[in-house]
Amino acid sequence: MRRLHPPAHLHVRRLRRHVHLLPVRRRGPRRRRHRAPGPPPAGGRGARPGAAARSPLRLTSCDHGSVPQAPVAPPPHDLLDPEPVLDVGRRAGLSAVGVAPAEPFDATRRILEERRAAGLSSDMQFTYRNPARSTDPGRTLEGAAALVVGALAYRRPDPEPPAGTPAARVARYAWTDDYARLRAALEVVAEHLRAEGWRAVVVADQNALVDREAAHRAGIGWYGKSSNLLLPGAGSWFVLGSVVTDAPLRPAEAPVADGCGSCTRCIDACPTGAIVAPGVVDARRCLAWLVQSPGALPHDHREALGDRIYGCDDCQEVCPPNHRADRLDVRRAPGSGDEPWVDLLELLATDDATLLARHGRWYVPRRDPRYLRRNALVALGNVGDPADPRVAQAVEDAAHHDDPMVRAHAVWAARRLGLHHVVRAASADPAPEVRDELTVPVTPRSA
Ligand code: B12
Ligand code: SF4
Ligand code: SF4
Repeated sequence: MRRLHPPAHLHVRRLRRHVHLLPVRRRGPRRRRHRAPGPPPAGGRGARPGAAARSPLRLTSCDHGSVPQAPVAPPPHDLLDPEPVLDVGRRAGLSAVGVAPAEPFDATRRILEERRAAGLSSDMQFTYRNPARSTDPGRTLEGAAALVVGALAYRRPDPEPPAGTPAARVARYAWTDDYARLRAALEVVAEHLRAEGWRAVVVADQNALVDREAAHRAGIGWYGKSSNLLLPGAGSWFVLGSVVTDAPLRPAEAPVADGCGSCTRCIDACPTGAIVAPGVVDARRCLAWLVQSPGALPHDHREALGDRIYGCDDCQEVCPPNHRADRLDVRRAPGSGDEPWVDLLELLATDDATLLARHGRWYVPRRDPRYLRRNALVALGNVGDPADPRVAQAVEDAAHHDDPMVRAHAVWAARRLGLHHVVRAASADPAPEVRDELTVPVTPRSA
């Protein structure tokens, strides 16, 4: 990607016309002002180099259903060799990196709209808020020509839970801020492109783009039946993000082939039956969404929540390619800031400001710590020792909280743990939602 001196550059361009081997370079870098992400100006997007030659998104069938296939790349004459950019990404720490064309993800847009209409997205916003935007890279960067998509490994060895206190587990992707590491690596790629005269915007885990589809188109992985994207030989423990650029980089030539075969372990192991078809997650049942959703936790899924406080890894834990990858030890070293377990008694005794300071990088609805207390009380009901006086005291204290939603979840925990004095007191609670807890079926832990 280094700029050539004009005579050599013209010479290479002449040669390429015949052999179609090397990328055509611009005569000098384009110095354009970097534009912030946002809607395109009136008048539509700029032309995308190479776009006309690309075939539209195809849907091909396999025995599990239709999976969107990466578009077939056009002949390389107008496109730049992506290898130097990919190399920058790898050196910046990305575990895998590839290039996708920047055409709108039309099939994904339809899927988002259909799943939203069917209620599968629950009240999630994210990419569902504006599917036309989240499936069109051109809405992030006018004239987008390519996506440099990166995957970053976050699997680390499992530490033991803390001894002597009830603890709740955190899903691996949230042990530390791996998205910050991912964005930093993608930013190095973006800077490289900008230094070459192109525009580049980093998007990772934002509402602007459906990250898995970008990675699928970039030839980084296949869609598992869990709907997670799996990297060949390395599994699914990866976060994903992209650099949207107007550099016309040559995209991946083929998607990664399905590696699930006849396996259905993730579907069978999901504690709430949330994977309703291969590749289709019903967020109304997915624990990973329920712990992030506002309002009360649905009664039907409180016991299934088990000892989780944030996220759910079950569909990845059972996945054979992840086990194979572990044997190859693609894990990264444990980090000093990792937080795989949360001490439930400590959380329930912590003030709001400290809770937000500690867990604020998690997606907590409206950044309101009441939802962390809600999750903690359900987990405590599922794993706390009713004979431990510290557990009984924590539940009783929560049953006197100012917030009726916290009190309601404390009553549920008390019923589950058989803390009858807390349950009896709830019948005099002024809030109907707390009294209503007394009428819902709960399986006592001792049963
Ligand atoms: C909304 C969201 C969620 C929601 C909904 C998840 C979902 N499956 O849609 C909730 C809160 C439940 C969630 C949970 C998790 N998430 Co999430 N989430 C997102 C977010 C913000 C948008 C995803 C989205 O647009 N989904 C829309 C639907 C339509 O996409 P989809 O389910 O992938 O659908 C595709 C497949 O069905 C496929 N397809 C179509 N036909 C067929 C047919 C077959 C047979 C198959 C197999 C596939 C297939 O095409 C569809 C469209 O591309 C992205 C970040 C982003 N900006 O993209 C992260 C993201 C998807 N999440 C991520 C992670 C890590 C998780 C969790 C593992 C976290 C955890 N441990 O708790 C779980 C995994 C749960 C699961 N089984 O999916 C990573 C995924 C990394 C990876 N390797 O796949 C992402 C990409 C974040 C990131 N930038 O790294 N998430
Ligand atoms: S994250 Fe958990 S609840 Fe959601 S689909 Fe996977 S196993 Fe099921
Ligand atoms: S558990 Fe099996 S079906 Fe599910 S994603 Fe992994 S390999 Fe595919």
